[in-house]
Amino acid sequence: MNVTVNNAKLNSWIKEVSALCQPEDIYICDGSKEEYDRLMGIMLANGSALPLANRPNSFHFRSDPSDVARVEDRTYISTTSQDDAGPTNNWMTPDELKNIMKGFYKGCMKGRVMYVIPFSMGPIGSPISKIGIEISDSPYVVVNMHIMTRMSPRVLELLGSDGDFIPCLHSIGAPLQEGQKDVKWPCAPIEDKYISHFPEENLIWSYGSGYGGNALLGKKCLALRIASAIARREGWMAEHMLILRLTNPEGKQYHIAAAFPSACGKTNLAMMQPSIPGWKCECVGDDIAWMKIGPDGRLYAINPENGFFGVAPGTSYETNPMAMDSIKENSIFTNCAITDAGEVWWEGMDGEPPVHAIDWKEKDWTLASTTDAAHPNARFTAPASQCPVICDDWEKPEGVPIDIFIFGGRRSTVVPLVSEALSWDHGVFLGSTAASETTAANIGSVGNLRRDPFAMKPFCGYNMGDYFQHWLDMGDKLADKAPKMFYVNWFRKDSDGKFLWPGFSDNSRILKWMCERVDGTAAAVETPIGILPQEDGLDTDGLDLSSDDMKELLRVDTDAWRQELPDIEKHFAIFGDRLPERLRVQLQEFKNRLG
Ligand code: GTP
Ligand code: SPV
Ligand code: MN
Repeated sequence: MNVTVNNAKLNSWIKEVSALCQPEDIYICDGSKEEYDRLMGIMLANGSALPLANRPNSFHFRSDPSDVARVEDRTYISTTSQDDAGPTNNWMTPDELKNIMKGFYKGCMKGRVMYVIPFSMGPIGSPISKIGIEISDSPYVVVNMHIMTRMSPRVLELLGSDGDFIPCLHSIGAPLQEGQKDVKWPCAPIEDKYISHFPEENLIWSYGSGYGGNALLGKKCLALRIASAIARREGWMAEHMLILRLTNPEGKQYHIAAAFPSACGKTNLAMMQPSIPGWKCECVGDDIAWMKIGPDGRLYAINPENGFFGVAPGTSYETNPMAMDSIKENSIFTNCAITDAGEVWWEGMDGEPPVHAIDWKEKDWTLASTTDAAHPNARFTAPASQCPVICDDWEKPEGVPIDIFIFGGRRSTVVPLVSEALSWDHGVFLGSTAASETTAANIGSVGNLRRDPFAMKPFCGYNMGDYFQHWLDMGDKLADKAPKMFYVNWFRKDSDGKFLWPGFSDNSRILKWMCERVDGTAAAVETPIGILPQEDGLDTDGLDLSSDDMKELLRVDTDAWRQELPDIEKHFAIFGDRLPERLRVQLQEFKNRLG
């Protein structure tokens, strides 16, 4: 071990884990640039990292083809009673799950270094922040955690001898026997992967995967699954939401938090550059929001992360210039294609596609290829501080006051471009019934419609019926200071399968309408599904969109909505008596309005 650890709980945990996992060595990380460079040097030497030609200090990795995204089927919320995990989570008792996993953990770090990663979610030392310690046998995880979290010896100092932290145990599940040659991306087969959470003791155990949210345990595991359970107990919120600041031409600021499912547009909206003159958008966070009621009774949000782990395909100067500028240097890329010029490429990047590249599976790719050059869930890891429109207040410990909540998803049909909730309870009804077509962010089928309440189905660390009640309770506490709630869908398609709405920077037009609704200046019409803009109610100046398309985007198809009812009822039924009565009332009122 390279340094001595003073914290008693950490010391005994390190001893316990090393006895179980039997690593070759133990290394306490300090988050320094020297450490980052040294680990990257090791990975360059063994061929798992590839330097990029035109991006200083940036590297590309290719994962094993079986380890390319989160594994929801292998993700567990382990509580004593199954009712506390609820019907949307995989469950086992802690004893049962720990027994299975201990079997896998035994000797799993043989031939590898066990890295101890002290990190803070939220600014180090801030009262809202949480300290985690990840133990991992993956140097790729260490360098990603350098970017995604605040990793520093100050975290250990802050812990002192008796401070508490959230233990996050991670192994890729690929021990090396004497003389065995390592592969570029070691991991365990899918059926041996476990992403486990023990919310009753704030504990995370992950085994078998090295990718994203399965392995960078500060993100989905700590900041969402464990934090959501803590937040409910303590009366705050941990949500799968971007946070942005919008400033109107008169200089008035609005803060917006938006929950869209994975790969449904959070990073893009978070740093969107408005196409309407005079409006300004700044990014506070692109994936997770922790929100508490402030002294003035309003809801304040912080971004607990330190970087972006963003979807690469579709990212371009055309769609998301601020992301493109964020990844010019000091960034990690995973599962992209590499051009003959030694640069990353992915589907949807600006300019002409390369004539030849090496694809994410390390095979030759040409324009004639019928497969994707980059994996659809290829990702970049970049420091948030490199975003040109990162908000000055993004690290403010007290957070920013939220005016607007947006829910949404990817729906090629039925759901209009935007609607406003009729009330807080109606907003919770919209969030709790949100549905979206599945994406490549999870291993499983893509394009299937599923209910993903508040974009939290994969991330809620307790019974989702109780989670709905928590939203209702928060609304009661916030009362007249509660944010206004909206529902959006950027993804409605025409009969040819083309997106009707241009999206990206033009989404500012929708945000503008929301701000005007907050100020009480925008006209609107009430429909059975909520409040919609009038046909000419959106700012469409300079927008090349036919009035037929606009009509279709705002069309409320009551027949189609009636056809949704059985599925909403089925969805609510799974919660049994944990479904809040007030949502039953909302469903009944919705039916009545549809007639
Ligand atoms: P996670 O990181 O998985 O939580 O995803 P995310 O919600 O941050 O999604 P992201 O912004 O990365 O977008 C995912 C994909 O949707 C990308 O390929 C984007 O180009 C595309 N996308 C984002 N916003 C829009 C939009 O307004 N319109 C259209 N058509 N596509 C969009
Ligand atoms: C998501 O899937 O919502 C992500 C990517 O943000 S991951 O960190 O892998 O969960
Ligand atoms: Mn996400």
